[in-house]
Amino acid sequence: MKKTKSLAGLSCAAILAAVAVSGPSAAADSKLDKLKAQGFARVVIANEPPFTSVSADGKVSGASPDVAREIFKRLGVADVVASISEYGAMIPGLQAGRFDVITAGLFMKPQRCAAVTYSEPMLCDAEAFLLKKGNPKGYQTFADIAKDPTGTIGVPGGGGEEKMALAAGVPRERVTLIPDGQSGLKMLQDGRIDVYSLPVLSINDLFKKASDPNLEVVAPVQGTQVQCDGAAFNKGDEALRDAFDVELAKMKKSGEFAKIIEPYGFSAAAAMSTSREKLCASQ
Ligand code: 6CS
Repeated sequence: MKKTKSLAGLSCAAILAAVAVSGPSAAADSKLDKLKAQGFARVVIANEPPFTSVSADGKVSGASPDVAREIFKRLGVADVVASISEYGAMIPGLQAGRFDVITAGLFMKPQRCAAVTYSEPMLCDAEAFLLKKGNPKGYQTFADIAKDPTGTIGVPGGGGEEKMALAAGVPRERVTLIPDGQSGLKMLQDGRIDVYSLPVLSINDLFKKASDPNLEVVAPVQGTQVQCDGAAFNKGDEALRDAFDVELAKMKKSGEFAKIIEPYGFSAAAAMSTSREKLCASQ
């Protein structure tokens, strides 16, 4: 059996040299080795189709996990295992070591870019409102809801739409945090909120499945930008992120990236037309 070397008795210089060998890059590479040995990467998702989805039999799909699964396979990590979380808990969970990577459509914003290590862009989308047919209150922007003293909006907790509603001046008491699409739909149908806001493809997916003639989609929400996500790794896992990015770039170049995301309604060209650097710098 290989005898492990003890550091006992070594001079300070020798100990420093030994430790230096397992410096940041070696530690970060060992993260990929750990995932290979583990046989899977622990991803976190929100179960918000078409970004992410978990079927009744537990199968994980959606554009983001499907891209991540393919890339990890190319890196020698056999599969991904998903946990479901609301957006606001994803970064703290990643930092606490509960997940290896966020693959949930967590759009890049300066504050998030400071807290995690994003890959290059993957999924881009604009914002939408789901509301009563005929848009009786004439909502086109988050500010319209703020200006209406009776206006109420449902948004995902810790998600971008929550921030946009509050930033537009909707008082906290008129912003309802919604745990998932079905709950948002029900609250809208029951008249407990006037608007449910998610990215366009998520709202369109919900609207199509609901097939409720009393509902209507407003998309894009005026005054909002197209945003893009990336896979979000922990600070310190830059080597793993870089390895992920090498495979992502190859798949973008070969057309395999488009083959995975475009059937879900996403545009590969949109992701390839921007960069992490640009997205992390923009508001
Ligand atoms: O990144 C976000 O905050 C938003 N991303 C998605 C895919 N859905 C809602 C969420 O607010």
